[in-house]
Amino acid sequence: MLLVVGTHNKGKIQEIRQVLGKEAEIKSVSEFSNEEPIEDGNSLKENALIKARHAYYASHLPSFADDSGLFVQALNGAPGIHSSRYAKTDEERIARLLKELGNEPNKDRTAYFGCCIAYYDGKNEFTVEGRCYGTIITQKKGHSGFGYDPVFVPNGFDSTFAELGEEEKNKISHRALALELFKKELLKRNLFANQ
Ligand code: ITT
Repeated sequence: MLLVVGTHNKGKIQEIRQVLGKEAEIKSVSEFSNEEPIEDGNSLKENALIKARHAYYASHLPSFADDSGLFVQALNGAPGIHSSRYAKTDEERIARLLKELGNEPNKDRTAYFGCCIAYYDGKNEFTVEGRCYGTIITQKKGHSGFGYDPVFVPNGFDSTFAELGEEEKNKISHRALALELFKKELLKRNLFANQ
């Protein structure tokens, strides 16, 4: 099956290919259009649908998109749906997050990553969501992954996502969970057989 993914984020595409690569050939929407959709939804779900529909209208092929973000308890859920707009680069985003959280021992540093995947093929449309709970540490650790991975320690582990590496992250992450649900939904709706 050929699926178009509506993202320009290389880190996401790599993880998606690792989890879905056996079942589907994944093409990036970049191969069809350089236009960026306006992500003006109020939730991960709304933004994922905007990106999935945009990918479908650019490619006219079955498409999906991932909208994700980091929701931090002490920051009332920020950066949340604005995670990529929090600052210009991964480095600056992490610096801002650590500054906002400060070093006070009593601050609640618990957080979760949320990932919503939306599918659209011109006829069928659905969404699924995965979450991964953990804690934000005070200093970056590790070099793999992308985004906020160097400061996020998932529950039940002593290492950050960036230290765990792609294979381990892909067993437990918000994206891996959402992708497993996505696969199940494609099977249930008989969409793998659609092409
Ligand atoms: P697209 O819209 O093109 O998919 P994006 O990076 O702008 O790319 P989002 O709007 O979904 O994607 O923003 C998600 C941001 O949340 C992302 O840029 C990271 O900063 C952060 N994020 C999401 N998943 C993450 C993960 O697995 N590890 C670390 N940070 C993550």
